[in-house]
Amino acid sequence: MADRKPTTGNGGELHQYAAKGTDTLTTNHGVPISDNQNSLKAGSLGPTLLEDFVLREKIFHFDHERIPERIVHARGSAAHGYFECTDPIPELSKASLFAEKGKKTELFARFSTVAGGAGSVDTPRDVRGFAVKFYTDEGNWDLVGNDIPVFFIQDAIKFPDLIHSVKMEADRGYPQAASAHDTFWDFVSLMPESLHTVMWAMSDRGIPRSLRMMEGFGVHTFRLVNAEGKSSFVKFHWKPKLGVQSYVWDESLAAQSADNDMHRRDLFEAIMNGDYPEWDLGVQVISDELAEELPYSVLDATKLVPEEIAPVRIVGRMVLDRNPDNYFAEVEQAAFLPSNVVPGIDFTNDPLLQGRLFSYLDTQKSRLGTTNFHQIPINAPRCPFHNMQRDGLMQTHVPKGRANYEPNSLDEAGEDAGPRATGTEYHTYEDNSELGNDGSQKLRVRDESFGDHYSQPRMFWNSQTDNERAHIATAITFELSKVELPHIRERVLTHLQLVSEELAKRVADGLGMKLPKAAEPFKKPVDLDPSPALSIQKNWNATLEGRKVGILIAEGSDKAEVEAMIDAVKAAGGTAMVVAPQVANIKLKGGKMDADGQLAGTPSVIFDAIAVILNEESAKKLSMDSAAVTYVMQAFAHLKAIGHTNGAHALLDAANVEKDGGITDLDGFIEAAKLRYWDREPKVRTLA
Ligand code: HDE
Repeated sequence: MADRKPTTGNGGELHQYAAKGTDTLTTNHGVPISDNQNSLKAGSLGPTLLEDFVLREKIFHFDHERIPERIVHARGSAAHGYFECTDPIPELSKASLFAEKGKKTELFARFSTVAGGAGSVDTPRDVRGFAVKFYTDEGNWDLVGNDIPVFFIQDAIKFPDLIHSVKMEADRGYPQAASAHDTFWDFVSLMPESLHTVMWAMSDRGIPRSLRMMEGFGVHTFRLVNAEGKSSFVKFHWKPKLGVQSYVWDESLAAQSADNDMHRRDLFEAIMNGDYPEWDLGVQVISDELAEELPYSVLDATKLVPEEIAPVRIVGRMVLDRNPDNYFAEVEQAAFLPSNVVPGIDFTNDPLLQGRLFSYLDTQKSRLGTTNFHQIPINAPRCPFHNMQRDGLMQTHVPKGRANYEPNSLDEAGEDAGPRATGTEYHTYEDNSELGNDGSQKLRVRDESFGDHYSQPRMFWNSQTDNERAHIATAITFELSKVELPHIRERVLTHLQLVSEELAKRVADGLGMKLPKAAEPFKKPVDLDPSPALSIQKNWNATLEGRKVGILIAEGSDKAEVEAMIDAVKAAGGTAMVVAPQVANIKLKGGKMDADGQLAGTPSVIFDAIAVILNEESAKKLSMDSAAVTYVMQAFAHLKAIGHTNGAHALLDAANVEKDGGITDLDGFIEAAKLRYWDREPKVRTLA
């Protein structure tokens, strides 16, 4: 817009007074404080005086430091960065961030688990939130997505039920951050539309290795609208530069005990080390003709459109290059709103999306306490914003003049008349299609085109490798083993059969149950072509970039070998961490060295591959140490490469390591470390 001047737009004027390092300590009202250690008392042993305004203010503020956590997605980690347009799409959208090659737009991205509270762990089996706020020069666009491209329910009216069922159970207050319990499986088994997302959540997608190694999806079908007013259906995709990688289940459990903050730390440290996480943003354009032809509705968020049918066109990249300065001010107070769109981006009638357009605005009032949450710096647009809205709790803007209504004619008297619509503003797309609002009747119904709940879960199953299928069957078996009411387990089996007889049988066998009669589908499922893009293993990124290698050493290890390994890992783009029984002054052949982590506190689960650089004597000694044996044993069980010196055999034997492609001498290690060894799996765990 012509009159838009760049500004921080964030009420930043107040911040010039914020504390800087060595400034004098003051009260919130600026009064210098003489003593921050002792309260004011009536005599040195007397009671504390009510008069102590320093104490009172400090305790008063502390008492109110918490705000309600998010009702869902409470646990999150975030970073600042930018979006760079690499392939402009003016023919699809007039959105300014997509207008020019090389154009950069500031952004803030927050990743989250869904079910757990703010203080829960990072690595439970769960969907992950993937929310990005683009501060465009025409207002904020929030793409509030997930790491799974489909959702559990089709209509927003079911969301409170879904979330109540997955959160800790109402009477007992547990389990925290887990779907393996009665109420979740009860709900989903009564809602077959949830099956597709359940399959994804039970697959390795539910246990990502790192926030940097997840795909992201806008989930709903959106519209892009070009300058001529032509609309195209699109789905948004984020593709991580490091490739998609997940844990195996017992690894993710072990990660939880090794480090509650596994993912948060990984993201923060990567950015701190200049290893900036990056994703490509792609749009999957679904032509009106394709939308017509598909055997399901593009407005149904429980369905995806395979990339093999509608390819993903990469239009730009997101780079996260700055950690938050303050977790509360930025991450906790960030308010993402799917209703934040900019000219060129519009909604569809997806009934899930439509409900979200209300919920996110509404929830901010309860979380942030004020309708003025948009003035909090992390939420404020970076372009000017002005209107006739006034006042309210925590108003920090000081609008001048009396033009707080519109229309007005104050300008005729030489006064500031305030802002006006100029014709370049956001125009809602006029949807006259059949998928649009025909406006003829008010109906509380579900469209018939939403009625096939099994074909896509079946396609998902058919698109996985044998190994990935085993993980899904094992995950469902595990979750149902935690379900105490047998009729719920049985009902799940009635639905699984419609996805795959084989899957249902494997789960039933794993539980020791008989297979019941299959459910009666509303629509008979059909066999869709498999979509290889849905498999993680088929698209494995063989790289050490962004991955971590643990190098186990002890007294007598060869220093030159250790240093050469550190260099080789770094050269391949990975991070090396030396682990030893002691952290300081380890006497190696060739000199002393310090370790980065002590063995007992640095289990191999935090690494993607391990190198064991030991001489015979220390390997023998460590083969009697359970931390060392577990270190190697877990790496083997988690299907990781293990590079080792000749001398390390005693420890490898104690850990029952059997030779395979991933067990190598130090020379072959860097190549081996880029892979996981799926063939090893039947040797190390029972799979359903
Ligand atoms: Fe959300 N969701 N959601 N959701 N959601 C929230 O908004 C809601 C849905 C998603 O990092 C809440 O500010 C409804 C789908 C993310 O701050 C709340 C429905 C998708 C985040 C809310 C859905 C999401 C949220 C809680 C069904 C993927 C975290 C706090 C109609 C496309 C954003 C908040 C952040 C957060 C409501 C379904 C993703 C209550 C009613 C589908 C990533 O407003």
